[in-house]
Amino acid sequence: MPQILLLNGPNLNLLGLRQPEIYGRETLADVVKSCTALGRDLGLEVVAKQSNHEGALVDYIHAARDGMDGIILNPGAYSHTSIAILDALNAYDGPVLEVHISNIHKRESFRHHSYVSTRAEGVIAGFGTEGYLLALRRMATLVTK
Ligand code: CA2
Repeated sequence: MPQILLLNGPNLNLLGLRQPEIYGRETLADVVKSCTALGRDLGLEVVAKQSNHEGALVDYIHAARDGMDGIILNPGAYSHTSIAILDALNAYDGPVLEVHISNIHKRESFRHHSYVSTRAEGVIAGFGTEGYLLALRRMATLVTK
């Protein structure tokens, strides 16, 4: 069964606990649970990780080179700053999908650019936590075609 890394960056461990008007009421545990269930239906194994640390995210992406068939990534604020995460993704061969819960283009201008988008096969923004499920459906197509 293809394995998909679901990787979330800084502060996303607070999902559902603060700022529900921007990020909704679902917790990260809820997101992981629904992605795991959908993954099972799609024939994908979802492996979920979260870190608040840039280097740890780089390490997870490096580790994905061995055995992960695709990466769904919400890099959080590192989307807008991290060349290190972009470099790590460029050293990874499989498909990468970028998810943002909020519509980053409707927010402050510093959120409009994402380094990760220059590497991602696709980007979802502004679909709330449902965006993770949409990305997973797309990932099923990408890894099985
Ligand atoms: O919309 C997204 O998914 C973001 O990646 C979320 C990041 C933000 O820096 C990006 O510009 C867009 C922030 C994640 C913060 O998550 C929280 C969730 C609940 C409460 C507080 C923070």
